[in-house]
Amino acid sequence: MDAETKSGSWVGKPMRRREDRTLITGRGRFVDDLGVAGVRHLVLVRSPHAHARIRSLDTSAARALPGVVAVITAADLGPIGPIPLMRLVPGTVVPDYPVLAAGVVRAQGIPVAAVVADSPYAALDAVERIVVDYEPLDGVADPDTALSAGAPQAVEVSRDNRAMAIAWRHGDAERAFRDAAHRVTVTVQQQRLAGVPMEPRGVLARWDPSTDELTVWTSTQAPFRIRSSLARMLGLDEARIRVIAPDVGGGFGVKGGPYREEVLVAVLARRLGQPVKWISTRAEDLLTTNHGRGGRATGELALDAEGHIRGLRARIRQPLGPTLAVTVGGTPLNYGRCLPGPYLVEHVDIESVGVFTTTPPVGAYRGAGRPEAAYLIERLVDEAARTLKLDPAELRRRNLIPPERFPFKTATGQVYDSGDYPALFERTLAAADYAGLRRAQTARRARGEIVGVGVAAYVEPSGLGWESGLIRVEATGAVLAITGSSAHGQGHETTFAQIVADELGVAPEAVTVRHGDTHGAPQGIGTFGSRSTALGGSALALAARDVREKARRLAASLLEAAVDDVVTVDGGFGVVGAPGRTVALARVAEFAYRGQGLPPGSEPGLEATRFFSPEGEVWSAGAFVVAIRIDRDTGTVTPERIVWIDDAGTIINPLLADGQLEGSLAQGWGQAMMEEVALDPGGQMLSGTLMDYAIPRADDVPHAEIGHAHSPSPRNPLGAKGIGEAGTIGIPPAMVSAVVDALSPFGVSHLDMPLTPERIWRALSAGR
Ligand code: MCN
Repeated sequence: MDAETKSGSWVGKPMRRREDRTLITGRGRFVDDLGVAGVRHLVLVRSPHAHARIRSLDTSAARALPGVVAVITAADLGPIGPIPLMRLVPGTVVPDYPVLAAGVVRAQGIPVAAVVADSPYAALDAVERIVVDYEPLDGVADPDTALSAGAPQAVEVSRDNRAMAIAWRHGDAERAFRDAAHRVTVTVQQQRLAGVPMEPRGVLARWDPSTDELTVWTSTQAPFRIRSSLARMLGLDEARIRVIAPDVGGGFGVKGGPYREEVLVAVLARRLGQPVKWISTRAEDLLTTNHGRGGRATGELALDAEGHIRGLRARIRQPLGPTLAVTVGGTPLNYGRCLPGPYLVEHVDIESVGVFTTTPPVGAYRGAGRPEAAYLIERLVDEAARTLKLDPAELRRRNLIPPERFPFKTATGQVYDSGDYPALFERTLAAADYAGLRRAQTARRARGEIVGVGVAAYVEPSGLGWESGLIRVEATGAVLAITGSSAHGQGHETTFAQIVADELGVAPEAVTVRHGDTHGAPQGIGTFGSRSTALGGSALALAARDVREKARRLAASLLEAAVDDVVTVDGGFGVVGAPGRTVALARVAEFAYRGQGLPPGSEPGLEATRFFSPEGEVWSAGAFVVAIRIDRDTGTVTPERIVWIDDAGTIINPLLADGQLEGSLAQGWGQAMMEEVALDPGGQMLSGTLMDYAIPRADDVPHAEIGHAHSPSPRNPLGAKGIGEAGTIGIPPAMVSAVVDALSPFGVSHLDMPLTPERIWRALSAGR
């Protein structure tokens, strides 16, 4: 760990998470831990079919059971406004998003009826008494099949199953390919993944008839979006809805929402006048929470004789399911726009298509298109190296964007803010002793070992949009920071306290950080896309600066000094050149709220709110070298070294930043090595439990030798970039690069993930 950072006294310190005392002593409060008097329990009847017509639905036996409060079908529900959709891709075809399905179900797991009962057991009993007669219909899971003529139609509004299409065309790709000395093509399949947060989704809602106010506790990453969505869908006053994300046991992008259950629980709590709760089972979570990845893409590179990339073409097909999650466009969009990666590419012709399928929905999952883009370009670069008989590191070296070209605008129109990709790459090679690994590989191969070295480089855009921050120094001098972002494992309470402490000249312990509650907070966005530090942290820093400026003016009045002579000192303000003349922040706050004797033009109070919206995203970057060996008899891969350098600009808390790298590495490792949501051709789930869906356990995740580079971003006052998704982006291509390298003597030039022993053993056997 060599994370060195900027000069502030708290920013850059590896402080332990203040959140952890509560969480690791079992005192965390997740949705299911919350006690609300008189709460009722919601259980849903879900379609067992991927695509079926509902012939009949009989709820009479369920209604008669003791303890049942209500049984609701689509007809009982009445009109509910559409689930809001961010129109990230113009021209998106928007299908119905029925909260409860009527007529036709278009994915397994879609609810067709809801039971509310005194206890979860009574509700489950009633669910079993509901009789649904389905007529199964042909379904379609594969995006290429869905786009082909005669495929089953997944939604009513699209005959060809096309949901959205977006293209990036720049320069003259056709000519680049025509004139190229070399052309390579690779088709890659991203397996479907499930996010598998430790806490499955859950919602609790209470309607207060005396005030007409709705309170919703939900396991979400974006409480403000849930609030505005509920207001719009249910026709309620947004100011009378309070959404709280209590402790959230992981989100990984899939807890963006709103989901059907959040809407249903709110509707039913209001209608019944009783609190209603829904807690997902693990099986429901695997089936109904947005999946990630799943796309297929064909990419082509045109290169000159020296191995310089001249052109890039790609056709991306992203399955989406039969409904569109709010941020669904993000994945096909990121997949295309990020494709040039860290390389100089002048001519591009890229098209990304989102496809309706009769499958569980696909939405944002840690990386959301960034891992897919990095994977495709890295596979192409490896394939180019193989074709040109160049070392894969050398081919990358010839194409990395040089530092003097920053800010750099890519052929897909993205503007990279800062970075030194060649230096970062060379440092990674040196740290791994890349040349030594290659020499050892030659010697070991001669002895009959199957060994490989993989290389990957990546970019990670983050910090899209804006975020809010409020700083209030209370009358006693206590410091409150409220952020619009919404932590669910990232440690914002710790990180943000460090940022505010530096700005105000107080200790981090003196700063209380609140998040995840819309009540009393400025409008905010939430936590996803590794945006919180760059945006939320910056909003708080700017608000703290405003507060400090006002406090300094008030301090000048108390110190009877000129404002220009007053400076921040530990815990308060002092006068330049007069060491004894200081005033504590608490005294300034007391003065601010007393409201009398303030300098002319000053208002009482000591608080500020800022909405930080930078000119563009921040672009983190990184590189991997991995060395592996493969067991000839079983196909098992053993990682021998993983060397990784990441550049996320200014690091606020090196301990937490490394935690993010390790966590994202674990998830990327899961994709590379073992995870896969298996569906049958019609969209039926074949891996519906954690017995079938393999996620890495702690002892599966390898050790990585992690280092940092620091190219501060000019786009925010902290110089910070995002780090939360890095491992999911970088490790999959690095591992596939290493395994394919190991298997190249057996005629293997590409393998899709997951790199299971069976898949590798088959490739070995075929090539023997
Ligand atoms: N950090 C830092 N300096 C930086 C950047 C980050 O010190 N320059 C540290 C901070 O401690 C910050 C954390 O890293 O709190 C993550 O910061 P950032 O990269 O800004 O990402 P976000 O806080 O916006 O978190 C989102 C990101 C994403 S997109 C997913 S998905 C994800 C992830 O974070 N899901 C997580 N990390 C997760 N960690 C946990 N425990 N659980 C999840 O669901």
